[in-house]
Order: sequence, then structure tokens, then C-alpha cells
Amino acid sequence: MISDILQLEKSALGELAEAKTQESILAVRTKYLGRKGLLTGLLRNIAQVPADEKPLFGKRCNEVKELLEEKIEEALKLQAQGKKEAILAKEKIDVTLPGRSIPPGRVHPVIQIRREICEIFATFGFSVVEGPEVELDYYNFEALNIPKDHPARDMQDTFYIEDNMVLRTHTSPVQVRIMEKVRPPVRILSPGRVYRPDSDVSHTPMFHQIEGLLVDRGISFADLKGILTAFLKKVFGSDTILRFRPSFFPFTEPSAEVDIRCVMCRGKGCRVCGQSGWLEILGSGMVDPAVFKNVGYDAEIYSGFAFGLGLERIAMLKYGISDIRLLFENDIRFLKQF
Ligand code: 2NL
Repeated sequence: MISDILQLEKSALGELAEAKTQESILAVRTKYLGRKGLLTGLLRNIAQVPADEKPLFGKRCNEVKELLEEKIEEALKLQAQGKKEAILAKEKIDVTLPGRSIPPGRVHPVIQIRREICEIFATFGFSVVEGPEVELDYYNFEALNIPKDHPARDMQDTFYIEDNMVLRTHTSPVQVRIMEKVRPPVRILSPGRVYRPDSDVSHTPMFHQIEGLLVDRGISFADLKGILTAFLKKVFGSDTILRFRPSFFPFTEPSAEVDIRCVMCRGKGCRVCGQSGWLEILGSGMVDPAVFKNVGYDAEIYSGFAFGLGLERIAMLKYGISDIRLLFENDIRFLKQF
């Protein structure tokens, strides 16, 4: 009978030594010390033990029970500690390692030019105004004296949202909205995104434009020439040669396109200027009295000039970029160059 206890002790300790997980240690405890466990069973059978062996049997049983409890407790503790150490080892970080660098972004060349132009015009007293990109047909076309049958109003040239609503094709509507609200003098610059359904090496369906408007008493074409000349010499350099060429826009009369001497070939003729020696930079003109009438300005008292230019085109000329789509891919290796 005593030998049963020894046998049980040996196998319990053996199994415990093999138990590596919390579950298997607890299984050993249940197997030997549980309510229906083997040691518990031995104690329950004490009645069958000869009377003279009973005291020793009971004592040995309790000793083994205590020993097992102690060993199991110890095994559980070691197991939990091992688990913690394993987690710590796995989560160990070397804080002395250099960090992974995040490549810094850049101000996009188109936005750099936008900022540069806004700063130049700020020195002439112009303030920046912005407005909606989804615009009523009235502000985008009608108020600007663009007639219903004008080709620019075709589905081929304008993104229509609804019958009377479009994605703005220029930022002029922003200026119309300002003129509706405030009396002259007005000196404003309206930069922003504009939309036209074109797509090739020099056109994208969305591009950036800046328009400018100055209205006051006694403004003449000489003011237009003076301001635009000063502006272009600041952007392209003081030795820039300019040309004002007659043109037509429904919202200005007279109208002029402004060219600069080709920055690539200095007028000799090259691929960039299409052998002409000149680069078209902006469109401009004296605000048509019909536009003033639409916003409630008295054309007998006030006059003014306006102009518009495309920022992608300026960026392409300034940096010699031949495909406009490069400006829309946002490849950091490309953008880093400017
Ligand atoms: C171009 C030509 C131009 C304007 C825009 C304008 C605005 C108002 C009234 C009259 Cl509110 N005119 N803007 C005038 C002349 C030309 O842009 O080639 N843009 C890229």
C-alpha cells in the first residue's frame, strides 16, 4: 500500500516534468489532486489499509499531496514567467537604431508659380479671392457675355453637371460674384482649378488658372500694359521682351494676347515656340461694358482690365517640361527638380 503512494508520486512528478504548457500542468493537478484524482482516490480507500499501517499511510499521503501542490504551483509560476520572457524577447526593440526616414514632400511646381504670381500682384495691391468649382451656367458664361450659341458652351468643351450647372471652365465667375457684391475700386486675383474636357500632351481635364481684375475710375489700356509688363518682367526676368497682340474675347473689348520672346531660343525659333520666336503667356483686355451692365456697374463711370493665364503652361515654359501629364503624376523624383 505504501508502495502505491511511492509509485504515484514518481509518475506524478514525471508527468509534471514533461508538462510545458499551463493546460498540461493543470491537467496533472486534476489527474492526481482533483476530486476524482488518483491521490484523492488512495486517501478515500484508507479503510482498506491494515490498521497498523494507517497512521504512516495517512502521513505519506499528505506529504505527497503537499509536495505535489508545491511542485505544481512552482511549475505554473515558471511557465507564466517563461511566457512573459518570451513575449519580452519578441517585443524587444533597439531604441538606438536610426529611425526609418519618411521622404519629405515638395511644394508642387504649379503651386510654387501660383504663390509667386499672387505675391507679385500683392505688391500691386491685388487681393486673392476664391469661389466654387461647380458653377452656375449664369456666372460661368451668361454674365461674361458669352452667348448661348458660343462653341465654348458645347458639351464637347464644358463638363455639364445639370442643364444650368457646369464645372467652371475659368475662374472669371469668381470675379463676377465679387463685382455683384462690392463697388469699385476692385483689385482682385482669382487662382484655382478649372475644368475642360481635353486630354493630350498639353491639355488635362483639370488645370489651374489665375485671373486678375482691376476696376476703377479712369482705368485705360495703358494701365493694362503697365501692370502686365511689370508682372511679366518680375516672373521671367527684367530683360524679358513683350508683345501685345490684338485678340478677341466675348468679355473684353479691346482684347490682347501677351507674348514673351521665347525663353529657350531667345527669338531664333525652336521646338518650344513652334519656330515663331514667341511664347503666348496670357490673354487680357478691357472689361466689356456688357459685363459691367450684368453686375450693375456704370460703364460711363468705371472702366477696368482683366487677364487670365494657365499655370501649367507657365510651369512647362519656365522649366522646359514637354508633357503636361508629368505635372499630374506626382512622382517625387520629378517634383524634386523644381
Ligand atoms: C485666357 C484669357 C482672359 C479675362 C480672362 C475677365 C474676367 C472678367 C471680366 C472680363 Cl470678370 N474678363 N477675364 C479677360 C481676358 C482674358 O483669359 O487666355 N485665359 C487662359
